[in-house]
Amino acid sequence: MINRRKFVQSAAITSMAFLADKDVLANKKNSTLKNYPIVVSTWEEGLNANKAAWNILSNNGRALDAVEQGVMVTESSKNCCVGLGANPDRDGFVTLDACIMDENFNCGSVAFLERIKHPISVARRVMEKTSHVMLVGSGAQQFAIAEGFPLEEQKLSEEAQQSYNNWLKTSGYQPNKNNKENELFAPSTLENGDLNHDTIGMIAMDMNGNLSGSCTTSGMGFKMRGRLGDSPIIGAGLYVDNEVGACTATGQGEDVIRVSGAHAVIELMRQGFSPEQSCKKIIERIVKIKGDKAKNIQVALLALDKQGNVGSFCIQPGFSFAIRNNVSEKLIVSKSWF
Ligand code: SD4
Repeated sequence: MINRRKFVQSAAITSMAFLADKDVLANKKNSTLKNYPIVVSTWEEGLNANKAAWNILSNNGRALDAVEQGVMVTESSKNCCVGLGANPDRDGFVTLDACIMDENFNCGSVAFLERIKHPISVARRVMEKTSHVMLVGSGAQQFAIAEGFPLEEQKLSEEAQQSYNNWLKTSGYQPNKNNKENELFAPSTLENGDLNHDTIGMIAMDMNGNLSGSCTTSGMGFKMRGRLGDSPIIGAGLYVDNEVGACTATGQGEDVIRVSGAHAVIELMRQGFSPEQSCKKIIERIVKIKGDKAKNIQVALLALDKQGNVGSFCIQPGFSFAIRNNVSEKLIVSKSWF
C-alpha cells in the first residue's frame, strides 16, 4: 500500500519529470523553428557549397545528401583548392582524400585516390556498399571504377601547373628536411590571413534533427607522395554523433590527427561545453603540444551541436566559415588563439 507521504513524493517526482520533458520539448520546438535545418562549412568556398546543401535541407531532404552534394560543388570547381583542379603532390600528381558520416555512425572514407572527380561520393559508396570504412590508393580507384565513376584525365589545371612549376623552382624535392613545419604551412603563407587551404568540411542538421558531415581535400599542396592528413580519417577531420553534435577540422592535418581533433571536440560537447568552448579547448591542447612551433601552423575546428548552435576556433587569424539556416546566409570570421 502506498502511504500519503510516498504518494505526494511520487506525484511531485512525476510532475517534475513531466515539466522537465515539457521544457525539453519546448526548447526543441523553439530551436527547430530557429536553429535547424542548418549547414555550416569551412572557408569561403563554403558559401557556394552551402547553397547546394540548403536546396536539399530546405526541401526536407536528408542531411547526408546535403553534405555530399554540398561539397561536390567545391570538388567540381575548376581552379579551386579542392578536387582535381587542386595543387599536386611533390611528384606532380593530384591525390584526393574524403570521408562522410551519417546519423547512425555509418561512415566511409577514401584516401590517396587519383583521377576521380568526386571522392566524397566514392566515400559514400564505401559506406553504403561495402563492409569497410576506408579504401585507399589503387584499391579505392578500382572500387570507384567498378561503381561507375569515370576515370578522369591525369592533367593538372592551368593554375596548379603554374604553382607546381613555381614550387619546383624554389623548393625542390626535399622530404622531411630540417624544419618540418615549414614544409606544410610556410610562415610566409600565414601573413595577412592568406592561408594555404585545400579542404572543405561540411556539417549539417536536417529538419528531422539528424546530423551528418563530410570532408574532402587534395591535402597539403606539394605534400610527400602517399601522405595523408586528417581529412579522410573519421574522428580526426570529421566526426558525427547524432546525440551530441558534429565537428570538422581543417589546417595542418598531422596536428589534428595527434589529438583526434573532431572526436575530441564531440566528447567535450557531450560533457556540456558549447561548440565554441569545445573547439577552443582542443585548439589550446594543440597549441600546448606544439609550443613555439604553434605560431607557424594553422588548425581550425568547426562544430555544430544538437540544438543547432555553431562554434569554431582556430590557431591563426584568417579562418572563416560559412553558415546557412532559415535566418542567415553568411561568412563568419572565427576567433583565433593568436
Ligand atoms: C590536410 N587538413 O590534408 C588537410 C589540409 C587542409 O586546408 O585542411 N587544408 O592536412
